Amino acid sequence: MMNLDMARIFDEIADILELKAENPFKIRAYRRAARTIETLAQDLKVIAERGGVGELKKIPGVGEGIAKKIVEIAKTGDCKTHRALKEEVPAGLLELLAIPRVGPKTITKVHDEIGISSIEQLEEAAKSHKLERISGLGAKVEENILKGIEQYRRYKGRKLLSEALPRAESIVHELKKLDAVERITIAGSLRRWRETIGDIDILVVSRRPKEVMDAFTRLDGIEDIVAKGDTKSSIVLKGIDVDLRVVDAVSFGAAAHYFTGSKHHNIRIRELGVRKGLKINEYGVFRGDVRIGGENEEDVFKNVGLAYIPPELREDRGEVEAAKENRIPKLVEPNDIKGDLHVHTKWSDGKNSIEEMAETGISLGYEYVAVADHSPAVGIAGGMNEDKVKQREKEIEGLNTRFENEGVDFRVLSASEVDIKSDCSMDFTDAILKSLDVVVGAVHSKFSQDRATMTQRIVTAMENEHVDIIAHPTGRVLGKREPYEVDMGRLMEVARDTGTVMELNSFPNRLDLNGVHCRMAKDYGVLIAISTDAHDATQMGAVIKYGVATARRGWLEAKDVVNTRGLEDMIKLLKR
Ligand code: DGT
Ligand code: CA
Ligand code: CA
Repeated sequence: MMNLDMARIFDEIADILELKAENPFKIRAYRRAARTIETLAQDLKVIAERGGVGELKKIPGVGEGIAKKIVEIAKTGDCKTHRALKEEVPAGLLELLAIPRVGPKTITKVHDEIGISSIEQLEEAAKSHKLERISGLGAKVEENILKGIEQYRRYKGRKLLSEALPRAESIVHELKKLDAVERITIAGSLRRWRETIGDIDILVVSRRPKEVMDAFTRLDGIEDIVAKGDTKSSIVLKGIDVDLRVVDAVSFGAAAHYFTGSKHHNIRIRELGVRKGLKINEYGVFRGDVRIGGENEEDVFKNVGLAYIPPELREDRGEVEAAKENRIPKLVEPNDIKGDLHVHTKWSDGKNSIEEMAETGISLGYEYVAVADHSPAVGIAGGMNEDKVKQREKEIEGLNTRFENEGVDFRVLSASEVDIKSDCSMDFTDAILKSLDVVVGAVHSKFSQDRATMTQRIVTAMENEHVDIIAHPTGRVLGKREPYEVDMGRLMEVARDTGTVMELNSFPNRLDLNGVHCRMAKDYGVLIAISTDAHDATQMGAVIKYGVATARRGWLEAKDVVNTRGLEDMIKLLKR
Protein backbone atom coordinates (compact mmCIF):
# COMPACT_ATOMS: atom_id res chain seq x y z
CA MET A 1 0.00 0.00 0.00
CA MET A 2 1.61 3.21 -1.15
CA ASN A 3 0.83 6.80 -0.22
CA LEU A 4 -0.78 7.15 -3.62
CA ASP A 5 -3.25 4.35 -2.87
CA MET A 6 -4.28 5.98 0.37
CA ALA A 7 -4.75 9.29 -1.41
CA ARG A 8 -6.95 7.51 -3.93
CA ILE A 9 -9.14 6.07 -1.18
CA PHE A 10 -9.60 9.49 0.46
CA ASP A 11 -10.38 11.07 -2.88
CA GLU A 12 -13.01 8.45 -3.54
CA ILE A 13 -14.54 8.99 -0.10
CA ALA A 14 -14.71 12.70 -0.92
CA ASP A 15 -16.30 11.91 -4.30
CA ILE A 16 -19.04 9.83 -2.74
CA LEU A 17 -19.67 12.38 0.01
CA GLU A 18 -20.04 14.98 -2.73
CA LEU A 19 -22.66 12.89 -4.48
CA LYS A 20 -24.46 12.57 -1.18
CA ALA A 21 -24.27 16.36 -0.73
CA GLU A 22 -22.64 15.97 2.66
CA ASN A 23 -20.96 18.66 4.72
CA PRO A 24 -18.54 20.55 2.44
CA PHE A 25 -15.98 20.93 5.26
CA LYS A 26 -15.82 17.20 5.68
CA ILE A 27 -15.36 16.75 1.94
CA ARG A 28 -12.65 19.37 1.83
CA ALA A 29 -10.85 17.69 4.73
CA TYR A 30 -10.61 14.42 2.78
CA ARG A 31 -9.42 16.23 -0.34
CA ARG A 32 -6.85 18.20 1.58
CA ALA A 33 -5.53 15.03 3.15
CA ALA A 34 -5.37 13.32 -0.25
CA ARG A 35 -3.39 16.21 -1.75
CA THR A 36 -0.92 16.24 1.14
CA ILE A 37 -0.50 12.49 1.16
CA GLU A 38 0.20 12.09 -2.53
CA THR A 39 3.21 14.38 -2.42
CA LEU A 40 4.48 13.32 1.00
CA ALA A 41 8.11 12.26 0.95
CA GLN A 42 7.87 9.71 3.79
CA ASP A 43 6.03 6.41 3.57
CA LEU A 44 2.71 6.73 5.46
CA LYS A 45 2.63 3.06 6.26
CA VAL A 46 5.97 3.37 8.01
CA ILE A 47 4.83 6.43 9.97
CA ALA A 48 1.59 4.66 10.96
CA GLU A 49 3.42 1.56 12.14
CA ARG A 50 6.04 3.52 14.02
CA GLY A 51 4.12 6.38 15.58
CA GLY A 52 0.43 5.59 15.12
CA VAL A 53 -2.29 8.25 15.16
CA GLY A 54 -0.22 10.71 17.20
CA GLU A 55 2.60 10.83 14.69
CA LEU A 56 0.25 10.96 11.69
CA LYS A 57 -1.60 13.97 13.11
CA LYS A 58 1.57 15.99 12.85
CA ILE A 59 1.22 15.88 9.06
CA PRO A 60 -0.49 19.05 7.89
CA GLY A 61 -4.06 18.37 6.75
CA VAL A 62 -4.29 15.10 8.66
CA GLY A 63 -6.68 15.22 11.63
CA GLU A 64 -7.74 12.59 14.15
CA GLY A 65 -10.35 10.91 11.92
CA ILE A 66 -8.12 10.63 8.88
CA ALA A 67 -5.13 9.54 10.97
CA LYS A 68 -7.21 6.65 12.35
CA LYS A 69 -8.20 5.63 8.85
CA ILE A 70 -4.57 5.67 7.73
CA VAL A 71 -3.69 3.33 10.59
CA GLU A 72 -6.60 1.09 9.63
CA ILE A 73 -5.53 0.99 5.97
CA ALA A 74 -1.90 0.39 6.90
CA LYS A 75 -2.98 -2.56 9.06
CA THR A 76 -5.75 -4.13 7.01
CA GLY A 77 -5.21 -2.77 3.50
CA ASP A 78 -8.81 -1.60 3.57
CA CYS A 79 -11.02 1.14 4.98
CA LYS A 80 -14.48 0.28 6.31
CA THR A 81 -15.93 3.76 5.78
CA HIS A 82 -14.75 3.66 2.19
CA ARG A 83 -16.22 0.23 1.54
CA ALA A 84 -19.58 1.13 3.13
CA LEU A 85 -19.82 4.34 1.12
CA LYS A 86 -19.02 2.54 -2.12
CA GLU A 87 -21.97 0.27 -1.58
CA GLU A 88 -24.26 3.28 -1.37
CA VAL A 89 -23.69 4.55 -4.92
CA PRO A 90 -23.71 2.83 -8.32
CA ALA A 91 -20.15 2.54 -9.66
CA GLY A 92 -21.02 4.42 -12.86
CA LEU A 93 -21.90 7.55 -10.92
CA LEU A 94 -18.36 7.87 -9.61
CA GLU A 95 -17.04 7.79 -13.14
CA LEU A 96 -19.44 10.60 -14.04
CA LEU A 97 -17.73 12.75 -11.42
CA ALA A 98 -14.53 12.52 -13.40
CA ILE A 99 -16.12 14.42 -16.31
CA PRO A 100 -14.90 18.01 -16.34
CA ARG A 101 -17.66 20.66 -16.11
CA VAL A 102 -20.13 18.19 -14.57
CA GLY A 103 -20.72 18.69 -10.87
CA PRO A 104 -22.15 16.33 -8.22
CA LYS A 105 -25.49 18.18 -8.08
CA THR A 106 -26.10 17.63 -11.78
CA ILE A 107 -25.11 14.00 -11.51
CA THR A 108 -27.44 13.34 -8.60
CA LYS A 109 -30.27 15.09 -10.46
CA VAL A 110 -29.90 13.14 -13.70
CA HIS A 111 -29.57 9.92 -11.75
CA ASP A 112 -32.56 10.47 -9.49
CA GLU A 113 -34.87 11.90 -12.14
CA ILE A 114 -34.09 9.91 -15.29
CA GLY A 115 -31.98 7.06 -13.97
CA ILE A 116 -28.67 7.92 -15.63
CA SER A 117 -25.69 6.04 -14.23
CA SER A 118 -23.11 5.87 -17.01
CA ILE A 119 -21.24 8.19 -19.34
CA GLU A 120 -22.85 6.64 -22.41
CA GLN A 121 -26.34 7.23 -20.98
CA LEU A 122 -25.46 10.80 -20.07
CA GLU A 123 -24.09 11.48 -23.54
CA GLU A 124 -27.18 10.05 -25.20
CA ALA A 125 -29.50 12.04 -22.93
CA ALA A 126 -27.61 15.29 -23.59
CA LYS A 127 -27.61 14.72 -27.35
CA SER A 128 -31.33 13.99 -27.49
CA HIS A 129 -32.11 16.96 -25.23
CA LYS A 130 -33.65 14.86 -22.49
CA LEU A 131 -31.89 16.94 -19.85
CA GLU A 132 -33.74 20.12 -20.75
CA ARG A 133 -36.80 18.67 -19.10
CA ILE A 134 -35.09 18.51 -15.75
CA SER A 135 -35.52 21.70 -13.74
CA GLY A 136 -32.36 23.73 -13.39
CA LEU A 137 -30.74 22.12 -16.43
CA GLY A 138 -30.97 23.60 -19.90
CA ALA A 139 -29.44 23.65 -23.36
CA LYS A 140 -26.32 25.34 -21.98
CA VAL A 141 -25.78 22.56 -19.46
CA GLU A 142 -26.25 19.93 -22.16
CA GLU A 143 -23.68 21.62 -24.33
CA ASN A 144 -21.26 21.78 -21.41
CA ILE A 145 -21.78 18.13 -20.59
CA LEU A 146 -21.01 17.08 -24.15
CA LYS A 147 -17.86 19.20 -24.20
CA GLY A 148 -16.88 17.73 -20.85
CA ILE A 149 -17.36 14.17 -22.08
CA GLU A 150 -15.23 14.89 -25.16
CA GLN A 151 -12.49 16.30 -22.92
CA TYR A 152 -12.74 13.34 -20.56
CA ARG A 153 -12.30 10.85 -23.38
CA ARG A 154 -9.23 12.64 -24.67
CA TYR A 155 -7.45 12.07 -21.35
CA LYS A 156 -9.04 8.77 -20.45
CA GLY A 157 -6.58 5.98 -20.02
CA ARG A 158 -3.68 8.38 -19.66
CA LYS A 159 -2.27 9.04 -16.22
CA LEU A 160 -0.50 12.05 -14.86
CA LEU A 161 3.27 11.74 -14.84
CA SER A 162 3.16 12.16 -11.07
CA GLU A 163 0.91 9.14 -10.72
CA ALA A 164 2.89 6.86 -13.04
CA LEU A 165 6.39 7.76 -11.86
CA PRO A 166 6.16 6.60 -8.23
CA ARG A 167 4.45 3.38 -9.38
CA ALA A 168 7.22 2.70 -11.89
CA GLU A 169 9.90 3.49 -9.33
CA SER A 170 8.39 1.08 -6.86
CA ILE A 171 8.26 -1.70 -9.49
CA VAL A 172 11.91 -1.03 -10.34
CA HIS A 173 12.70 -1.12 -6.64
CA GLU A 174 11.01 -4.53 -6.25
CA LEU A 175 12.58 -6.10 -9.34
CA LYS A 176 16.03 -4.82 -8.45
CA LYS A 177 15.94 -7.12 -5.44
CA LEU A 178 16.13 -10.14 -7.74
CA ASP A 179 19.54 -11.65 -8.42
CA ALA A 180 18.32 -12.42 -11.91
CA VAL A 181 18.06 -8.71 -12.74
CA GLU A 182 21.40 -7.35 -14.04
CA ARG A 183 20.29 -3.98 -15.35
CA ILE A 184 16.96 -2.20 -15.24
CA THR A 185 15.62 1.08 -16.56
CA ILE A 186 12.37 2.92 -17.03
CA ALA A 187 11.69 3.60 -20.73
CA GLY A 188 8.80 4.99 -22.80
CA SER A 189 7.05 8.30 -22.32
CA LEU A 190 7.88 8.17 -18.63
CA ARG A 191 11.61 8.37 -19.32
CA ARG A 192 10.87 11.28 -21.66
CA TRP A 193 8.88 12.89 -18.81
CA ARG A 194 5.78 13.43 -20.91
CA GLU A 195 3.08 15.14 -18.88
CA THR A 196 0.68 12.20 -19.27
CA ILE A 197 1.54 8.54 -19.58
CA GLY A 198 -0.30 5.86 -21.57
CA ASP A 199 1.54 2.93 -20.03
CA ILE A 200 4.69 2.31 -18.04
CA ASP A 201 7.56 0.66 -19.93
CA ILE A 202 10.35 -1.10 -18.06
CA LEU A 203 13.40 -2.78 -19.51
CA VAL A 204 15.54 -5.42 -17.83
CA VAL A 205 18.73 -7.28 -18.69
CA SER A 206 18.68 -10.86 -17.44
CA ARG A 207 19.94 -14.30 -18.31
CA ARG A 208 17.03 -15.82 -16.37
CA PRO A 209 14.01 -14.05 -17.82
CA LYS A 210 11.52 -16.56 -16.46
CA GLU A 211 12.34 -15.64 -12.86
CA VAL A 212 11.95 -11.97 -13.68
CA MET A 213 8.60 -12.52 -15.36
CA ASP A 214 7.37 -14.64 -12.47
CA ALA A 215 8.19 -11.89 -9.99
CA PHE A 216 6.69 -9.25 -12.26
CA THR A 217 3.38 -11.05 -12.61
CA ARG A 218 3.21 -11.54 -8.84
CA LEU A 219 3.72 -7.90 -7.83
CA ASP A 220 1.55 -6.49 -5.08
CA GLY A 221 -1.60 -4.81 -6.34
CA ILE A 222 -1.83 -6.60 -9.69
CA GLU A 223 -5.30 -6.47 -11.23
CA ASP A 224 -4.70 -8.35 -14.43
CA ILE A 225 -2.02 -10.25 -16.33
CA VAL A 226 -2.56 -9.28 -19.94
CA ALA A 227 0.34 -11.29 -21.38
CA LYS A 228 3.17 -13.35 -19.99
CA GLY A 229 6.17 -14.50 -22.00
CA ASP A 230 9.94 -14.81 -21.73
CA THR A 231 10.79 -11.54 -23.40
CA LYS A 232 7.65 -9.50 -22.84
CA SER A 233 4.90 -9.38 -20.25
CA SER A 234 2.11 -6.89 -19.60
CA ILE A 235 0.12 -6.39 -16.45
CA VAL A 236 -2.43 -3.97 -15.07
CA LEU A 237 -1.36 -2.64 -11.70
CA LYS A 238 -3.62 -0.28 -9.75
CA GLY A 239 -5.28 0.92 -12.92
CA ILE A 240 -2.06 1.46 -14.90
CA ASP A 241 -0.80 -0.78 -17.71
CA VAL A 242 2.81 -1.86 -17.32
CA ASP A 243 4.97 -3.46 -20.05
CA LEU A 244 8.13 -5.29 -19.09
CA ARG A 245 10.74 -6.45 -21.58
CA VAL A 246 13.77 -8.59 -20.90
CA VAL A 247 16.76 -8.39 -23.25
CA ASP A 248 20.36 -9.66 -23.45
CA ALA A 249 23.11 -7.44 -22.14
CA VAL A 250 24.43 -6.82 -25.68
CA SER A 251 21.07 -5.33 -26.70
CA PHE A 252 20.42 -3.16 -23.65
CA GLY A 253 21.36 0.19 -25.18
CA ALA A 254 19.54 -0.43 -28.44
CA ALA A 255 16.45 -1.62 -26.57
CA ALA A 256 16.56 1.31 -24.16
CA HIS A 257 16.72 3.66 -27.13
CA TYR A 258 13.95 1.88 -29.03
CA PHE A 259 11.55 1.59 -26.10
CA THR A 260 12.19 5.12 -24.89
CA GLY A 261 10.89 6.46 -28.18
CA SER A 262 9.22 8.50 -29.14
CA LYS A 263 8.08 6.55 -32.14
CA HIS A 264 8.65 9.56 -34.41
CA HIS A 265 12.15 10.03 -33.04
CA ASN A 266 12.90 6.32 -33.60
CA ILE A 267 11.79 6.49 -37.19
CA ARG A 268 14.20 9.39 -37.86
CA ILE A 269 17.10 7.48 -36.30
CA ARG A 270 16.31 4.35 -38.26
CA GLU A 271 16.25 6.38 -41.50
CA LEU A 272 19.65 7.87 -40.72
CA GLY A 273 20.89 4.31 -40.16
CA VAL A 274 19.51 3.12 -43.48
CA ARG A 275 21.35 5.94 -45.25
CA LYS A 276 24.58 4.72 -43.69
CA GLY A 277 23.84 1.12 -44.64
CA LEU A 278 22.98 0.18 -41.05
CA LYS A 279 20.06 -1.67 -39.57
CA ILE A 280 18.95 -0.29 -36.21
CA ASN A 281 16.33 -2.04 -34.11
CA GLU A 282 15.66 -2.97 -30.48
CA TYR A 283 18.36 -5.68 -30.65
CA GLY A 284 21.29 -3.58 -31.77
CA VAL A 285 23.03 -1.71 -34.57
CA PHE A 286 23.95 -4.01 -37.46
CA ARG A 287 25.97 -3.79 -40.64
CA GLY A 288 24.71 -6.74 -42.60
CA ASP A 289 24.66 -9.56 -40.07
CA VAL A 290 27.43 -8.08 -37.96
CA ARG A 291 26.50 -6.38 -34.72
CA ILE A 292 28.52 -3.17 -34.45
CA GLY A 293 26.89 -1.75 -31.32
CA GLY A 294 23.91 -1.74 -29.02
CA GLU A 295 25.11 -2.47 -25.52
CA ASN A 296 24.88 1.19 -24.59
CA GLU A 297 22.51 3.85 -25.81
CA GLU A 298 25.39 6.08 -26.92
CA ASP A 299 26.28 3.43 -29.55
CA VAL A 300 23.07 4.10 -31.39
CA PHE A 301 23.66 7.83 -31.68
CA LYS A 302 27.37 7.51 -32.43
CA ASN A 303 26.81 5.07 -35.28
CA VAL A 304 24.51 7.47 -37.10
CA GLY A 305 26.82 10.42 -36.50
CA LEU A 306 24.82 12.14 -33.77
CA ALA A 307 25.70 13.61 -30.40
CA TYR A 308 23.83 12.05 -27.46
CA ILE A 309 20.22 13.24 -27.23
CA PRO A 310 18.66 13.37 -23.74
CA PRO A 311 15.33 11.45 -23.54
CA GLU A 312 13.29 14.61 -22.86
CA LEU A 313 14.16 15.90 -26.35
CA ARG A 314 13.31 12.76 -28.29
CA GLU A 315 10.08 13.93 -29.89
CA ASP A 316 11.30 14.64 -33.44
CA ARG A 317 11.12 18.36 -32.82
CA GLY A 318 14.49 19.26 -34.27
CA GLU A 319 16.68 17.26 -31.90
CA VAL A 320 18.08 15.08 -34.70
CA GLU A 321 19.22 18.11 -36.70
CA ALA A 322 20.64 19.71 -33.56
CA ALA A 323 22.56 16.56 -32.64
CA LYS A 324 23.98 16.40 -36.17
CA GLU A 325 25.39 19.92 -35.78
CA ASN A 326 26.43 19.41 -32.18
CA ARG A 327 23.85 21.95 -30.99
CA ILE A 328 22.15 19.91 -28.24
CA PRO A 329 21.80 22.37 -25.35
CA LYS A 330 23.13 21.61 -21.91
CA LEU A 331 19.72 21.26 -20.29
CA VAL A 332 18.82 22.73 -16.91
CA GLU A 333 19.10 20.27 -14.01
CA PRO A 334 17.42 19.94 -10.62
CA ASN A 335 20.65 21.00 -8.90
CA ASP A 336 20.66 24.30 -10.78
CA ILE A 337 17.58 25.51 -8.91
CA LYS A 338 18.47 28.09 -6.24
CA GLY A 339 15.07 29.23 -5.02
CA ASP A 340 11.31 29.04 -5.37
CA LEU A 341 9.43 32.13 -6.53
CA HIS A 342 5.88 30.99 -5.86
CA VAL A 343 4.77 29.26 -2.68
CA HIS A 344 1.83 29.77 -0.33
CA THR A 345 1.75 29.97 3.45
CA LYS A 346 -0.84 30.11 6.23
CA TRP A 347 -1.27 33.78 5.37
CA SER A 348 -3.51 32.60 2.55
CA ASP A 349 -4.31 28.99 1.58
CA GLY A 350 -1.01 27.33 2.45
CA LYS A 351 -0.71 24.85 5.27
CA ASN A 352 2.65 25.88 6.70
CA SER A 353 4.07 29.01 8.29
CA ILE A 354 6.55 31.26 6.51
CA GLU A 355 9.23 29.91 8.79
CA GLU A 356 8.43 26.31 7.88
CA MET A 357 8.54 27.11 4.17
CA ALA A 358 11.86 28.89 4.66
CA GLU A 359 13.31 25.97 6.62
CA THR A 360 12.29 23.66 3.80
CA GLY A 361 13.93 25.98 1.29
CA ILE A 362 17.12 25.91 3.34
CA SER A 363 17.06 22.12 3.53
CA LEU A 364 16.71 21.98 -0.26
CA GLY A 365 19.86 24.06 -0.56
CA TYR A 366 18.02 27.14 -1.82
CA GLU A 367 19.04 30.76 -1.27
CA TYR A 368 15.54 32.25 -1.28
CA VAL A 369 11.84 31.56 -1.28
CA ALA A 370 9.15 34.02 -2.33
CA VAL A 371 6.00 33.62 -0.26
CA ALA A 372 3.30 34.54 -2.76
CA ASP A 373 0.06 34.47 -0.81
CA HIS A 374 -3.13 35.33 -2.65
CA SER A 375 -4.63 38.79 -3.09
CA PRO A 376 -8.19 39.42 -1.76
CA ALA A 377 -10.15 38.50 -4.90
CA VAL A 378 -9.49 34.81 -4.40
CA GLY A 379 -11.95 34.68 -1.51
CA ILE A 380 -12.08 30.91 -1.03
CA ALA A 381 -8.30 30.78 -1.01
CA GLY A 382 -8.23 33.19 1.94
CA GLY A 383 -6.66 36.07 0.08
CA MET A 384 -4.82 38.73 2.12
CA ASN A 385 -6.11 42.25 2.52
CA GLU A 386 -3.82 45.28 2.78
CA ASP A 387 -3.57 44.99 6.57
CA LYS A 388 -2.52 41.39 6.40
CA VAL A 389 0.16 42.19 3.83
CA LYS A 390 1.62 44.66 6.31
CA GLN A 391 1.43 42.27 9.26
CA ARG A 392 3.01 39.53 7.18
CA GLU A 393 5.79 41.92 6.18
CA LYS A 394 6.78 42.27 9.86
CA GLU A 395 7.00 38.51 10.24
CA ILE A 396 9.14 38.27 7.11
CA GLU A 397 11.47 41.03 8.29
CA GLY A 398 11.83 39.32 11.66
CA LEU A 399 12.76 36.05 10.03
CA ASN A 400 15.25 37.61 7.64
CA THR A 401 16.92 39.48 10.50
CA ARG A 402 17.20 36.24 12.40
CA PHE A 403 18.75 34.45 9.41
CA GLU A 404 21.22 37.29 9.04
CA ASN A 405 22.18 37.22 12.72
CA GLU A 406 22.62 33.47 12.62
CA GLY A 407 24.73 33.70 9.50
CA VAL A 408 22.23 31.69 7.45
CA ASP A 409 22.54 32.64 3.80
CA PHE A 410 18.82 32.64 3.04
CA ARG A 411 16.18 35.26 2.32
CA VAL A 412 12.40 35.17 2.43
CA LEU A 413 11.03 37.41 -0.29
CA SER A 414 7.76 39.16 0.33
CA ALA A 415 5.57 38.32 -2.64
CA SER A 416 1.97 37.87 -3.67
CA GLU A 417 0.08 35.97 -6.31
CA VAL A 418 -2.08 38.89 -7.36
CA ASP A 419 -5.23 38.39 -9.38
CA ILE A 420 -5.37 39.92 -12.81
CA LYS A 421 -9.04 40.82 -12.73
CA SER A 422 -11.34 40.42 -15.70
CA ASP A 423 -11.32 44.20 -16.26
CA CYS A 424 -7.50 43.99 -16.66
CA SER A 425 -6.80 45.73 -13.34
CA MET A 426 -4.63 44.22 -10.64
CA ASP A 427 -6.17 43.16 -7.34
CA PHE A 428 -3.83 45.37 -5.26
CA THR A 429 -3.10 49.10 -5.50
CA ASP A 430 0.18 50.13 -7.12
CA ALA A 431 1.41 51.20 -3.68
CA ILE A 432 1.07 47.68 -2.29
CA LEU A 433 2.49 46.10 -5.42
CA LYS A 434 5.46 48.42 -5.12
CA SER A 435 6.05 47.43 -1.50
CA LEU A 436 6.47 43.76 -2.41
CA ASP A 437 9.74 42.11 -3.46
CA VAL A 438 8.09 39.97 -6.12
CA VAL A 439 4.68 40.26 -7.77
CA VAL A 440 3.27 37.19 -9.49
CA GLY A 441 0.23 38.07 -11.61
CA ALA A 442 -2.36 35.35 -12.24
CA VAL A 443 -5.73 34.78 -13.87
CA HIS A 444 -8.15 32.98 -11.56
CA SER A 445 -11.57 33.98 -12.88
CA LYS A 446 -13.60 34.46 -16.09
CA PHE A 447 -11.62 31.84 -17.97
CA SER A 448 -14.14 31.98 -20.78
CA GLN A 449 -13.26 35.47 -22.01
CA ASP A 450 -12.58 35.54 -25.74
CA ARG A 451 -9.05 35.34 -27.07
CA ALA A 452 -8.56 39.04 -27.72
CA THR A 453 -9.92 40.03 -24.30
CA MET A 454 -7.89 37.44 -22.41
CA THR A 455 -4.73 38.40 -24.31
CA GLN A 456 -5.28 42.07 -23.53
CA ARG A 457 -5.96 41.22 -19.88
CA ILE A 458 -2.56 39.55 -19.48
CA VAL A 459 -0.75 42.09 -21.69
CA THR A 460 -2.05 44.87 -19.44
CA ALA A 461 -0.69 43.06 -16.39
CA MET A 462 2.70 42.61 -18.04
CA GLU A 463 2.79 46.29 -18.90
CA ASN A 464 2.39 47.10 -15.21
CA GLU A 465 5.88 48.01 -14.00
CA HIS A 466 5.30 46.15 -10.72
CA VAL A 467 4.28 42.78 -12.17
CA ASP A 468 7.37 40.59 -12.37
CA ILE A 469 6.06 37.14 -13.25
CA ILE A 470 2.93 35.71 -14.89
CA ALA A 471 1.83 32.54 -13.07
CA HIS A 472 0.51 29.46 -14.93
CA PRO A 473 0.04 31.50 -18.11
CA THR A 474 -2.50 29.27 -19.90
CA GLY A 475 -4.62 28.30 -16.89
CA ARG A 476 -4.94 24.65 -17.86
CA VAL A 477 -5.50 21.90 -15.31
CA LEU A 478 -4.77 18.54 -16.92
CA GLY A 479 -7.86 16.40 -17.25
CA LYS A 480 -10.03 19.12 -15.68
CA ARG A 481 -9.74 22.43 -17.42
CA GLU A 482 -8.59 23.24 -20.94
CA PRO A 483 -6.27 26.22 -21.35
CA TYR A 484 -8.10 29.47 -21.89
CA GLU A 485 -7.95 31.09 -25.31
CA VAL A 486 -4.94 33.36 -25.54
CA ASP A 487 -2.50 34.62 -28.18
CA MET A 488 0.75 33.12 -26.86
CA GLY A 489 2.92 34.76 -29.52
CA ARG A 490 1.67 38.16 -28.47
CA LEU A 491 2.22 37.35 -24.78
CA MET A 492 5.80 36.37 -25.56
CA GLU A 493 6.44 39.59 -27.47
CA VAL A 494 5.10 41.72 -24.64
CA ALA A 495 6.92 39.67 -22.01
CA ARG A 496 10.17 40.25 -23.89
CA ASP A 497 9.54 43.97 -24.37
CA THR A 498 8.49 44.57 -20.77
CA GLY A 499 11.00 42.21 -19.14
CA THR A 500 8.25 40.08 -17.63
CA VAL A 501 9.15 36.54 -16.59
CA MET A 502 6.83 33.65 -17.47
CA GLU A 503 6.19 30.93 -14.92
CA LEU A 504 6.56 27.23 -15.46
CA ASN A 505 4.26 25.96 -12.72
CA SER A 506 5.66 22.60 -11.58
CA PHE A 507 2.43 21.21 -10.20
CA PRO A 508 1.98 17.94 -12.09
CA ASN A 509 -1.59 18.70 -13.10
CA ARG A 510 -0.57 22.11 -14.43
CA LEU A 511 2.92 22.05 -15.98
CA ASP A 512 2.07 25.44 -17.37
CA LEU A 513 3.86 26.69 -19.44
CA ASN A 514 4.32 23.34 -21.14
CA GLY A 515 7.50 22.24 -22.95
CA VAL A 516 6.49 23.63 -26.32
CA HIS A 517 5.68 27.03 -24.82
CA CYS A 518 8.95 27.07 -22.87
CA ARG A 519 10.83 26.59 -26.09
CA MET A 520 8.84 29.39 -27.64
CA ALA A 521 9.80 31.62 -24.68
CA LYS A 522 13.45 30.80 -25.25
CA ASP A 523 13.16 31.68 -28.94
CA TYR A 524 11.60 35.02 -28.02
CA GLY A 525 14.22 35.70 -25.36
CA VAL A 526 11.74 35.48 -22.48
CA LEU A 527 12.98 34.17 -19.13
CA ILE A 528 11.20 31.38 -17.24
CA ALA A 529 10.70 30.92 -13.50
CA ILE A 530 10.35 27.26 -12.55
CA SER A 531 8.11 27.55 -9.48
CA THR A 532 6.25 24.98 -7.43
CA ASP A 533 3.11 26.83 -6.27
CA ALA A 534 3.55 24.63 -3.17
CA HIS A 535 0.67 24.82 -0.73
CA ASP A 536 2.59 22.91 1.88
CA ALA A 537 6.25 22.46 2.67
CA THR A 538 6.61 18.89 1.41
CA GLN A 539 5.33 19.86 -2.02
CA MET A 540 8.26 22.23 -2.54
CA GLY A 541 10.73 19.39 -2.75
CA ALA A 542 8.31 16.89 -4.27
CA VAL A 543 7.07 18.66 -7.39
CA ILE A 544 10.03 20.75 -8.54
CA LYS A 545 11.38 17.79 -10.54
CA TYR A 546 8.29 17.84 -12.76
CA GLY A 547 8.92 21.50 -13.52
CA VAL A 548 12.58 20.96 -14.27
CA ALA A 549 11.77 18.00 -16.54
CA THR A 550 9.21 20.08 -18.42
CA ALA A 551 11.76 22.86 -18.83
CA ARG A 552 14.15 20.27 -20.26
CA ARG A 553 11.43 19.18 -22.68
CA GLY A 554 11.35 22.85 -23.66
CA TRP A 555 15.12 22.79 -24.41
CA LEU A 556 15.84 25.23 -21.58
CA GLU A 557 19.32 25.71 -20.18
CA ALA A 558 20.14 27.07 -16.73
CA LYS A 559 20.63 30.54 -18.21
CA ASP A 560 17.03 30.59 -19.50
CA VAL A 561 15.65 30.13 -15.99
CA VAL A 562 15.67 33.04 -13.50
CA ASN A 563 15.71 30.94 -10.36
CA THR A 564 18.95 29.22 -11.27
CA ARG A 565 20.55 32.53 -10.26
CA GLY A 566 21.66 33.42 -6.77
CA LEU A 567 19.55 36.01 -4.94
CA GLU A 568 21.20 39.18 -6.20
CA ASP A 569 21.46 38.14 -9.83
CA MET A 570 17.90 36.85 -9.78
CA ILE A 571 16.53 40.12 -8.41
CA LYS A 572 18.31 42.05 -11.15
CA LEU A 573 16.32 40.05 -13.69
CA LEU A 574 13.02 41.17 -12.17
CA LYS A 575 11.60 44.56 -12.97
CA ARG A 576 12.34 46.42 -9.77
P1 DGT B 1 2.58 6.26 -24.02
O1 DGT B 1 2.75 4.91 -23.44
O2 DGT B 1 1.38 6.39 -24.90
O3 DGT B 1 2.61 7.36 -23.00
O4 DGT B 1 3.84 6.56 -24.99
P2 DGT B 1 5.14 5.69 -25.22
O5 DGT B 1 6.07 6.56 -26.01
O6 DGT B 1 5.65 5.13 -23.96
O7 DGT B 1 4.66 4.56 -26.22
P3 DGT B 1 4.51 2.98 -26.06
O8 DGT B 1 4.40 2.54 -24.66
O9 DGT B 1 3.40 2.60 -26.97
O10 DGT B 1 5.84 2.40 -26.71
C1 DGT B 1 7.09 2.57 -26.08
C2 DGT B 1 8.11 2.95 -27.09
O11 DGT B 1 8.30 1.87 -28.03
C3 DGT B 1 7.74 4.12 -27.96
O12 DGT B 1 8.05 5.35 -27.34
C4 DGT B 1 8.61 3.88 -29.17
C5 DGT B 1 8.63 2.40 -29.30
N1 DGT B 1 7.65 1.99 -30.30
C6 DGT B 1 6.42 1.51 -30.07
N2 DGT B 1 5.81 1.23 -31.24
C7 DGT B 1 6.67 1.56 -32.23
C8 DGT B 1 6.63 1.53 -33.64
O13 DGT B 1 5.65 1.12 -34.26
N3 DGT B 1 7.72 1.97 -34.32
C9 DGT B 1 8.83 2.42 -33.66
N4 DGT B 1 9.87 2.84 -34.38
N5 DGT B 1 8.90 2.48 -32.33
C10 DGT B 1 7.84 2.05 -31.62
CA1 CA C 1 4.51 3.74 -22.59
CA1 CA D 1 4.15 0.28 -23.78
